[in-house]
Amino acid sequence: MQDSFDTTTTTHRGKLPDPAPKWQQRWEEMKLFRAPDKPDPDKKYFVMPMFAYPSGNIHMGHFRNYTMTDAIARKRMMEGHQVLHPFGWDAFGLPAEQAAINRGMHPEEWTLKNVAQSRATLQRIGISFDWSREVNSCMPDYYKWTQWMFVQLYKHGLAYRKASNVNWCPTCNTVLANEQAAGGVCWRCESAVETKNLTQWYFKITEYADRLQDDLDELTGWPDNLRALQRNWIGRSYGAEIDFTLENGSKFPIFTTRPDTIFGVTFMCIAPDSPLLPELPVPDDRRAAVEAFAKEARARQQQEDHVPSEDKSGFDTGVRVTNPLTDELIPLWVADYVLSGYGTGCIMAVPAHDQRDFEFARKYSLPIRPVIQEGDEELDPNTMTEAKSSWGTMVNSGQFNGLEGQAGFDAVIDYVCREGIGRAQKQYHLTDWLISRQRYWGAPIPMIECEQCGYVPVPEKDLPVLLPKGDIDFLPKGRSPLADVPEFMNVKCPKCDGDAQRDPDTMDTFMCSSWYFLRYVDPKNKKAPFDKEKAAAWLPIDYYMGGITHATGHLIYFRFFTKFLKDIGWLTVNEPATRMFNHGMVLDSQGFVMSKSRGNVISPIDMMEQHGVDPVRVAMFFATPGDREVLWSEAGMVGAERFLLKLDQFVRSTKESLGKEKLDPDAQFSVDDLNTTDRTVYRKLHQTIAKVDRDFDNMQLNTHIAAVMELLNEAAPGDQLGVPLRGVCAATMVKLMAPLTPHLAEEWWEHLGFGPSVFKSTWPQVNESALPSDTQTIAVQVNGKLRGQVALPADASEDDIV
Ligand code: ANZ
Ligand code: ZN
Repeated sequence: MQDSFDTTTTTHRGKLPDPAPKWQQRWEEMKLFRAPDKPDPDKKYFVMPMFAYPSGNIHMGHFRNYTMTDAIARKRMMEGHQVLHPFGWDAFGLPAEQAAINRGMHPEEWTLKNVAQSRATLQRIGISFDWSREVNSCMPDYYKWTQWMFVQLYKHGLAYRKASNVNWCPTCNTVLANEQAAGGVCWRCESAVETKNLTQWYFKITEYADRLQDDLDELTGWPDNLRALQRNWIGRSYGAEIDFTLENGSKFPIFTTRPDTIFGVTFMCIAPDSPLLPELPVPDDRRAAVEAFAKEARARQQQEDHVPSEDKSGFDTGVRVTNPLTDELIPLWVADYVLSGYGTGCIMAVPAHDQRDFEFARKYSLPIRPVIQEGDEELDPNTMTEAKSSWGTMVNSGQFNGLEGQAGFDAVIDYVCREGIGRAQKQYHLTDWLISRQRYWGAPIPMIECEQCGYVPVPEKDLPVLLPKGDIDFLPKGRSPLADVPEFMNVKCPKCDGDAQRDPDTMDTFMCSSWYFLRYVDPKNKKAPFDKEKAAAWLPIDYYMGGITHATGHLIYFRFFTKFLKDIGWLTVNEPATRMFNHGMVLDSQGFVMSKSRGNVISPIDMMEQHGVDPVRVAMFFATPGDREVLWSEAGMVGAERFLLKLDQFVRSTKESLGKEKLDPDAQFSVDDLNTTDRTVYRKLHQTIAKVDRDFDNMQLNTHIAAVMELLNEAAPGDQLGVPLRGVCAATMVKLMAPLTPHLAEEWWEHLGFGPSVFKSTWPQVNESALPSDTQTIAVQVNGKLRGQVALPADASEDDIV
């Protein structure tokens, strides 16, 4: 297959037209991209890219992502769907506030300026967004409903306040969610994250953890690697919580996934930052040393390059704990490999069968006692070089000896349950979602704190709680700037009418993006976040496109919101999107991700001014498949223009040769009636349609383009072909290119004598009898519905076909 642009032909002269302005105006006039409110259920197609953070103008990265959903939307239109392809702005967040601090501009002014500029650029690119549905998360008509969502979660017991150690960025002066502090660094400024004890609002996303994990199995239209990331992030483990006892009689619960190893416990550990630590009955002569060790360990845990599993260290607290199954007294250590936020923050250490415990035991010469055996091979604690963590038969385990694997696991749990000293327990790595942010530029948390009534939600009729716009000092002080605005803070309690105070914090911006797709179905609704029937008609999203970087953040949150809204009767779907596609990033020619902060952003505007919109689109599509990275270089423009010019000439000369003859763009021929030359080209034409359908479905627009190029090479210059076939070839190539080069395609379509728009025509159909006999066509069904056809080699194996 030809895989590069044809650069050998030199016969093309002239210049491509840039018909973009003309067609953009026509599309506007015919309202081509307006989606109906209630689509026909069999025809609806909801495709959307993730909405954008308006931190500057559109760059080549955006250009690529939105031209991809644009291509999908346009192809679906031609296939007869009613398409919803909306766009909006994720407009709250730190950069706007930072810009305000740096330039003395209000964050809203800065944001709206960027929005206007970016919108104009997107319109210039000809993206088929239905702009009548644009949403902007920083505007009161939107954040009113973000606040409403908070109140619903609160009313259903899913929003609560908790004091806990939170991630704190000392540079941004704000709390961060776990997913914003991955690797111990702030996602925005990359400062080392510290720990602070604060009382904040949380959403109980963990109550949905099972469903979030189990329902991943349903999401067969999502990439496997993305689903695996979510599965790990939710991280459900089955095990038991078992109560050990301190010498003073108080309980000391631990979480273990291997209760069957409980006879092999030789020491216990507690996390250095566990709130339990200061309350332990540490002997007086050790207290100072224990505290010193814990403090140092905490500092180490916060270090940027600290990897918890390596160089474990610990300190013997002098406290002894009783194993409830063996009645042994076991030493308790503080150890830095134990995390306070997981399980109970305390563990039973079984060095023979857990590698972390093993390394720790070797380092501090603690005993190792094997209690699980595989086959006849007895483990020798003196010569073992690593822990044996596989399942096996319980040995040295009293009454449980001889039980194998799961049976041993179950028997120990049954025993502790019966004795009232433990319980079966599921544990998740997912933690509840911390919502409060001590920043100005966000949706105010719609809660009022009254001395008499406690926390009271703002009544729906009083929403939105507006962000005050007066003289605000945005400089981060470690508490919300709103706390210093008395007109904002002082309110009457909605319950008792007494003096009360607002919550001064704003919400995590991921809250805004958790429901924006729902606003698109009904963006102007003043009475509700959206109309239930409109949502029922449009959802689920049929195709969602965005970066894999959102795998464990946004893409979990919006699933959580969907499930919650379904539970309270607002939605009919259990999952927001049936198909998810992770696009690759656009890198500069040196291989760096294009980003404003790096200053290597290439503007599509200059490129479009110079070459016209569609050649830039083709150059980008042609660079790599959609899920791969693109090293953007202008060099691709030459080939793109050459190809389009050649197609332009083919279309124009075909029109000339047609003369007054009427062309049926969808005419099908019988191969037997065609002469040899025509037959070869006709077969090629239908192979190309089949290939384009397949490539398109995988967002492999590079090979889609290559296939059309090949066809063009066979068909051009065209004089050798029968006139009707030549006409059909030209019309079909125009259609096949229409999703990718919409403006040129319209121009060509019109030139061939058709109207009013190629997007109101029909997508080319494969004529199976024209396919070479070594090809078979297979119908594709998804959930029992016919979704299309693919042409495959006749000898393709079943695996290949699947
Ligand atoms: C004893 C044991 C024996 C364990 C054995 C494992 C193997 P996942 O799968 O990630 O859920 N653990 C429990 N809480 C911990 C904490 N706060 N910080 C660090 N480690 C913790 O891991 C659960 C296992 O990790 C638990 O099971 C516990 O070690 C440890 F042969 O208990 B196990
Ligand atoms: Zn009150």
